[in-house]
Amino acid sequence: MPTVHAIIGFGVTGRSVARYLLRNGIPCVVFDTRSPQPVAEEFRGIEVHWQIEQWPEARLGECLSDIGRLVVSPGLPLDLAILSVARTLKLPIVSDIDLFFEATGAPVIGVTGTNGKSTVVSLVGHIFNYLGQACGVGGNIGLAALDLLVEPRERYVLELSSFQLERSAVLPFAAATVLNISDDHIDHHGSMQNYRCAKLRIYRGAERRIFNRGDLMTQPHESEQTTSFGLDAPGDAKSYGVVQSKAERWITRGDELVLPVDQLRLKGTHNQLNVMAALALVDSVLDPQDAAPAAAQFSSLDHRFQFIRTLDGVTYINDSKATNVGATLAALQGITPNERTILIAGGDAKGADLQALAPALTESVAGVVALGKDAAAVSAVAATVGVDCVQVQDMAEGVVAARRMAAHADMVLLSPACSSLDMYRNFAERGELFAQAVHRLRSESEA
Ligand code: UMA
Ligand code: ADP
Repeated sequence: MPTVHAIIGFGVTGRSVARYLLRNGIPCVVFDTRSPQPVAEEFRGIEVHWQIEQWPEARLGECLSDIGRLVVSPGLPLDLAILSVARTLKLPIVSDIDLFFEATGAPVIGVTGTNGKSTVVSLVGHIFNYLGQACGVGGNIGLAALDLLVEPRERYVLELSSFQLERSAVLPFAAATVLNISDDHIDHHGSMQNYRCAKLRIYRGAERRIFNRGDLMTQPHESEQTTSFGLDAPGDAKSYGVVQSKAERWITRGDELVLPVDQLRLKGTHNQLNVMAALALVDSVLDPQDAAPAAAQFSSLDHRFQFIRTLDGVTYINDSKATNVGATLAALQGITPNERTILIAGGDAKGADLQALAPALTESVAGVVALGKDAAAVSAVAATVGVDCVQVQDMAEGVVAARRMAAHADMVLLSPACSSLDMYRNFAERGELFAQAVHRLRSESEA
């Protein structure tokens, strides 16, 4: 008899788990805390229980009596009553990523970090596919890991969030990296230390461990099979770094010149780090000299420092994916010092201290437009460094206000340092509304 699985949470992950179990003829039952929602035809025949937070423990225990193990979604808190009951019953609780590794013997690269995950997994996938090695790209980036297996590939690269890592067992990655660690998701993890511990779990079963030597929080506890990347010269033959050679700055592996920085379509020093991480992740399979041309022609994903338009001398940039302070600092640090920027920021800061933005505001920001749940906190930071700030109700109003403030500026940058979920479905909706509002602006010459 196959083990009956309980799927906890019926979002993108839960549905991918249900599809996987259905494909393999494994019986399952779904539990979700939310109000009843329509269930797609493909899941007909699966029992779905809604609003389980309102159930007494006895009823939860009864429902779990014939269950063999639980697969828990990443967005759910781990102190949910159904999980406590399962622990009492000594039932194993696993993640969709655990099931993914059970289901495939193909090599898998794992990428985590506070920022740059989606860029790096997309870049790694692009490098492999460019060189004719079919690579599936999924995980936290959006296509749930188990859905990748519908069309099997030679290899996979997965983006992993701290939530996925904290609820997964030891994962046998062919190579794994923690790109960087800065303040994020503290509302869920409780402290930076817990957040870091969740991230470092990615290294435990990895064959190769790649860390950022400029951010020692990313350094693995394990000392074997480690390689680093950083913006300084590499200290050993396997590590990546940046060096000046004649008139050009080059990405190097050890002292081997690999790729001139100027050839990269991805801009900013944070993206040089992303490129080095990607090259290091693939280099047990691909020679960096072969991977470099593919890396050079990769350009930025939507909503990551994405150019929208230039109007009356002002460039509008959509960096809606900057959902934490570290990402906004990377955007501001990438701006040349004499460029004057109007920053649109705010949303849900997820418990982070926005004061860390202050030095970068002083350096390059001429005005701030604040919106969302933590607009007042954004305003307060601007006030501490004497930068003008206006608070607005929505993105359309924000873009008009930014344009007014930008009369003598070079750039309007949406880089919120906060999550979008207090006002929008996701960062993409926020970025699209920004772009639409920017396209509605009329040139002064047309007025
Ligand atoms: N929820 C309930 N009750 C339930 C189930 C879910 O209230 O029973 C709520 C959760 O609290 C959460 C939301 O629904 O607010 C989604 O939770 P989920 O676990 O069902 O999430 P999925 O839809 O499966 O999407 C998850 C990732 N989301 C989260 O971890 C919150 C997606 O990353 C990921 O693309 C997807 O799995 C496939 O792997 C999104 C994300 O925001 C992009 N990730 C966070 C981030 O990047 O910062 C971690
Ligand atoms: P993630 O998937 O980790 O959210 P993305 O590649 O989607 O990462 O980028 C999210 C935000 O972080 C964008 O604003 C982007 O410009 C910024 N960013 C990308 N790489 C880095 C990095 N290495 N360090 C800091 N910020 C980065």
